[in-house]
Amino acid sequence: MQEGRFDQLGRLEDLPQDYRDELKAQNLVPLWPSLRAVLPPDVPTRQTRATCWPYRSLKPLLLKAGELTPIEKAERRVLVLANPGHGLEKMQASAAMYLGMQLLLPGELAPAHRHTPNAVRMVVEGEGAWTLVGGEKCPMRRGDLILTPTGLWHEHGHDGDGPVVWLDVLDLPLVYYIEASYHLEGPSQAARPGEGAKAYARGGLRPTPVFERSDKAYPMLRYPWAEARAALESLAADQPGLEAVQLAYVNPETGSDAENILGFYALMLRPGQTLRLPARSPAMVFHVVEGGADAQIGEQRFALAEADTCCAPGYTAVTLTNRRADAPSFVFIADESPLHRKLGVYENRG
Ligand code: 1HN
Repeated sequence: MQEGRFDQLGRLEDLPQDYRDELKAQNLVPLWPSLRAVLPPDVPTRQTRATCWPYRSLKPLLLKAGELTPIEKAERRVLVLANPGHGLEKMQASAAMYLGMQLLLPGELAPAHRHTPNAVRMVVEGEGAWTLVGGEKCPMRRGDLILTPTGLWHEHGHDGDGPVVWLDVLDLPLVYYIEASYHLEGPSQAARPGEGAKAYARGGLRPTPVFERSDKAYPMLRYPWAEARAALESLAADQPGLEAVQLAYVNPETGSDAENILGFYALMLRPGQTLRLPARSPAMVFHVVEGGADAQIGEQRFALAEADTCCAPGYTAVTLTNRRADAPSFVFIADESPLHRKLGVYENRG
């Protein structure tokens, strides 16, 4: 009598060698020895490991890269925050997310290019740098989020007098995996007047289409930290009972995610607050903009100081605790939820 369920599937070694050789010669593979590996029970296998990159120990190495490698030899001077679970050489933080800390020194110019992966920059420290994206000159101040969506020309410059560091977040691992990653080089761009940060400066108000509506797919490229912080403070004050004081960075014309593949959020932890985030399918990245937070990710616990970055695999509950009892802390979050939602694999397991 046949059972309804098969506990032990056949192994490759169970098959005669001559049969295996014949399969191989015809580029054929039996599924059953690998079926459980690609389709594990209940929870996916994740290469992504909870990993923390403290800024205090990373910064001297980044500044050293500034001495060792001129910008002309790097194009982009970046130390990649690589997840050991994927293998460092893969340069990925999670299945779909790439993270890097980029250094630009006074007077340097990172030349114009465009590429298929989407990027954002989260400014970590320093004054005087700018990035020119699709003709819009975006000043880079600490905590600012600046988009570099797919296909837009971008270059970075620095008119100040100290090092500037920012966190790059790209969907490069995914775009590379689907064999769609490439770049083009181009001439330096001319800056035109106008910036989304001013045109869309107040929530709920957008430029009205009396003549024609903006046809720009990405009308807002720079999200100033001063605005995000003020919006969080205002939300927290307006809703004292609200547990997750969190805002999503969105396209102000459509209200949907700022970019297509990765999602970006600003979170305020109230003084002393502990916030339990449910286990959801997308991996997440946390970067402390102001203050400090303890992050419990599965069995791992990290004490995150200002400018520290960590990542959490998907399907894992995360608990964040504000390390400050007397002041709020502010965390920038990146995740893979737009991708998971579009693919129809998004899950919240509570
Ligand atoms: C890139 O274009 C930048 O423009 C930074 O600053 C990091 C990592 C991989 C691929 C392209 C940039 C990048 C990148």
